[in-house]
Amino acid sequence: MVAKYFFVLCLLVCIVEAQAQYVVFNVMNYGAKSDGQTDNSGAFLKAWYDACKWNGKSTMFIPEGTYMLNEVIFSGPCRGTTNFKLKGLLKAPIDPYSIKKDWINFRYVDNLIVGGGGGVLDGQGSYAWKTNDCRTNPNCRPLPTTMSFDFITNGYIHRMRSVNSKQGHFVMYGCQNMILTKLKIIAPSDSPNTDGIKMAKSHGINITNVNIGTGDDCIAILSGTRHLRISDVFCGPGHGISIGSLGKYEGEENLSDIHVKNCTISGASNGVRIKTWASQLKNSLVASDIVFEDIIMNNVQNPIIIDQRYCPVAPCTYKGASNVQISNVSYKYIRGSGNGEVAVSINCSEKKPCQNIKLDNINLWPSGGKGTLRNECSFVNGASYGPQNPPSCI
Ligand SMILES: *[C@@H]1O[C@H](CO)[C@@H](O)[C@H](O)[C@H]1NC(C)=O
Ligand SMILES: *[C@@H]1O[C@H](CO)[C@@H](O)[C@H](O)[C@H]1NC(C)=O
Ligand SMILES: *[C@@H]1O[C@H](CO)[C@@H](O)[C@H](O)[C@H]1NC(C)=O
Ligand SMILES: *[C@@H]1O[C@H](CO)[C@@H](O)[C@H](O)[C@H]1NC(C)=O
Ligand SMILES: CC(=O)N[C@H]1CO[C@H](CO)[C@@H](O)[C@@H]1O
Repeated sequence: MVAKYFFVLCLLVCIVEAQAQYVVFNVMNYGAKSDGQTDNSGAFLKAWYDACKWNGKSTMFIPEGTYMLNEVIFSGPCRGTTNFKLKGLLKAPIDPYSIKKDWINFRYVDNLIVGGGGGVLDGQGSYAWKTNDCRTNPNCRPLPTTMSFDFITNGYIHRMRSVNSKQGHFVMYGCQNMILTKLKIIAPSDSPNTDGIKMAKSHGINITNVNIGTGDDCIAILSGTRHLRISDVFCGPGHGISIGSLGKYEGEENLSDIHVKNCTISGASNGVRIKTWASQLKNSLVASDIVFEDIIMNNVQNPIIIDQRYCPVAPCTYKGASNVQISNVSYKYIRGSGNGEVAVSINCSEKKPCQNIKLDNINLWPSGGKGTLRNECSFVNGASYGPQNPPSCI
């Protein structure tokens, strides 16, 4: 009687368990070759097609091995939850111009899981950086992103490594409700434009437990980002965690509700930065409700910076004050060392002075330990709270 009861229970549990399982579409069954030479884009796209149309939970699985992969677009909508499980190493073609836009693109998918197996994306960028560096080559072109997400909703991007992207590593556009976690992002500090994670027009993105060392912004937060949470990110080398640049193009959207917490920035050119162009756009843009909290700076050139005359490449012909309004920005419990002369540089627009900027418990000292740093502010309204080293300029 008892045995029978347990048998029935097991039967129920087992059925429920089986339904929770993901049906696996292994790329090897679609003719993939892990010899590091053969282009696997055809095999991967066929596996994606079957995984995507599966009415339930499905996994497109890439086992261990090295796979050469040309440009691929994994497009939805899919019927269930689709898991792109990467254990292997994917290699991009060396020639950047063989890729039209991005190397690996996911678009229009709801309930997407990517990564999970500790696999690696190798963008093989070094040839592209040398031949297409805009600092030296006037004919430079935009280069492919390693992995991009367009219009993804409910995404979980995790346990994966991206090395040597040609341009950005991970880029999101028009996405909603995404978690990015347990990622490692690596490129040399002098590799041009290799942003770690970049987003625009995306809402509800959470980035946590990510380690980024790259040649451009660790995280770049562009036009139209809202409800962003960043925590436990280690950044450096790189250009820091940046909001912007903003105010260069018509049609940009406001940014709001951005919280960056519990991060360490090490050996980077900037810590936490907001940058806007000094050009007069017709539409006025607002960046507001921004919190930087519990950030450790370690030998950072510009630990806290707002620059409303952003212009990275000369000649910078000044075209009038920035039309971007920056409001309600708090810097709380920011401590550590800087290797420039200035700890806090808040240089706002004379036309739209920054409003309600708060400096709360700031302690920044020179990397060598000797002397002091200074702060500079222009066109800033706000207040400071708690101890301030160097003395607050607000
Ligand atoms: C992101 O984090 C916030 C705050 O911790 C949480 O409320 C929200 O549900 C998270 N979003 C996702 C997509 O998990
Ligand atoms: C940005 O916000 C301001 C103030 O809320 C609003 O007037 C403006 O239209 C918004 N701009 C855009 C591009 O949405
Ligand atoms: C800034 O915060 C104040 C007080 O919370 C609020 O009234 C105001 O609307 C906020 N400004 C923007 C641009 O969000
Ligand atoms: C700050 O702004 C002033 C103009 O208001 C400009 O002359 C100065 O060079 C700026 N400083 C920095 C560090 O950008
Ligand atoms: C990246 C970073 O600074 N993470 C820190 C978050 O807070 C915990 C607890 O204080 C630290 O151990 C982490 O190093």
